[in-house]
Amino acid sequence: MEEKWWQRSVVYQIYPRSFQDSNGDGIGDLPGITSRLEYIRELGTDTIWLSPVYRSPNDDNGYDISDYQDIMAEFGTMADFDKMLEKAHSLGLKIVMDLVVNHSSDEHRWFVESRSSKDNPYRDYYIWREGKNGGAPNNWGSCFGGSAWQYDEKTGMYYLHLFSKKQPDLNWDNPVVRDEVFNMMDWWLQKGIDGFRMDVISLISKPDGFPDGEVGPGGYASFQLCANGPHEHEYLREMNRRVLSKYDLLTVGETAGVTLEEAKSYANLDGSELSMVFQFEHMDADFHPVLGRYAEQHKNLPRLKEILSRWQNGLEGIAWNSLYWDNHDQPRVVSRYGSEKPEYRELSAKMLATCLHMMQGTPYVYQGEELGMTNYPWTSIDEINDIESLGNYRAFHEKGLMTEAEGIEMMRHRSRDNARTPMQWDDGPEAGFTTGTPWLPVNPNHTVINAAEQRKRPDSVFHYYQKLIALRRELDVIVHGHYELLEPKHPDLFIYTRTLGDEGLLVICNFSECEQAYEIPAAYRDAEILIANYPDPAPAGKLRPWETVVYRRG
Ligand code: ISL
Ligand code: CA
Repeated sequence: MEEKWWQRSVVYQIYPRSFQDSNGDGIGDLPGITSRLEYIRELGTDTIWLSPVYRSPNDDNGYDISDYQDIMAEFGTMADFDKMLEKAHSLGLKIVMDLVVNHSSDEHRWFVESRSSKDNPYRDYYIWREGKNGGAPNNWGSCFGGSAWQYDEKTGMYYLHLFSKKQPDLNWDNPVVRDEVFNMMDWWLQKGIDGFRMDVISLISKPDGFPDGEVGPGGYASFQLCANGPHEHEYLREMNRRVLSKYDLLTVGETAGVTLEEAKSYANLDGSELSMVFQFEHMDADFHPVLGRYAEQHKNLPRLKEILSRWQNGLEGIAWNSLYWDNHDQPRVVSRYGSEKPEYRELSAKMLATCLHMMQGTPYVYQGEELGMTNYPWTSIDEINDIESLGNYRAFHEKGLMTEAEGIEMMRHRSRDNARTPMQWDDGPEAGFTTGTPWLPVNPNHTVINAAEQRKRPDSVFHYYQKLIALRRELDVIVHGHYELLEPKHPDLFIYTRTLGDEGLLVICNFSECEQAYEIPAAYRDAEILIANYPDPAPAGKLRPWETVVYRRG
């Protein structure tokens, strides 16, 4: 099969609000991004995924869109967007836009019309139901805590919102909605963008009959019961046929609740749906048994390895993986699976990067990950902006499942705001992000962790990422090699091989600060070191704290 450009790409994700402010209002913006494109080029990533920049009242920081064909006032104008796109292309950078069409904002004119009367032409753009027994139509819960249904006085009915009540779900079963969405996508593609990252696209087709689901700790059934619904693939194939197939794009579905079997359809290499999906299983590997995501994490390396390896082997030759540790919804991976200790922070950041970047799939680097940025030391619930962690905290707190102190501890580990503190450009005031007051505080560790310092220092995390990214472009074995996990049960070592013909890689990662005994398999004893995070080779039979080494033979 012919290689697609995105099979060799590495994507850089920008969360615009937190990347670079250009006018001192404390909020990142498009001119700010334009001024930093050379940095992304220097890192070596070739594609940018831009989190939403559309007009939005910002109930969920741009994931609630009130006009799909306009730019958020705080981020600039359409002219600023065009300038950014043009400069990106001139630097050889592709731009993938976020597409948020499971829901819109309640301030979108479609919804304003829809809620105005039962016979309005836009009524069926959204999902309206009568209440049951004096309450909501069923027991579905919102991802952000509480019921997924909102009663609307005007017409005395409920509308569905799997996220906040300001994010009503669009009715994909209505063909007119699909026309609207496809036309809008085509409008952006005509502008010259290079693809879409599709927000919770696995949720667009709701289960037939809207049945009650099993109730979780928050008192409602999980929104995930809407994943991979009856018409999911039908709608995506229609989108592909009518829009995507006319262009040469990178498309990635954010597919909460996707299984390996489902992914074989979503991301099939036959090109009938999307290029790839973001699966969530490995993000759930450290979840609390009862409270799930919103509780302290529990490292379980054998489980993490089992999941990632199953996806590596399961999709090989059939569909395409995306590879990620971090994004705007996840705590920082150094704080999650690495070490914040000064002596280990960079070693662990490099080890985690190696573990991911030597796998098969398209790697995603989330802004600041290439510097080894860490979680923020939150000290009060009031500092938190994130609607999801706040909503879930309140739901658990009200049920007596979480004290305030536990809540703060949970935020330090889990809040999405850990990923959203401003990008750390330099050691100056507000880390060079803004000349004003940033919308979320800058991590105090920016005096130590910042881009300016790391760009100057050859052994920095930044330069290590640069090297990993360059290797993918050079070596076919990284793109196409067969993956095999070794030592599946080892609690601290993640070891695998990649093989393509006579070429082979042995990837060794120590996920702990303890020394580990390890004998290199015979086939790799004389192999060269491709990349490693210690300057000198490991002593025979041993691995040092957080050590990673990639051996290459053939
Ligand atoms: O990552 C998550 C669960 O593990 C959730 O934080 C996340 O809300 C969910 O995966 C859906 O994410 C996407 O849609 C949301 C938006 O808030 C997120 O930022 C976005 O990535 C609603 O649009
Ligand atoms: Ca600004």
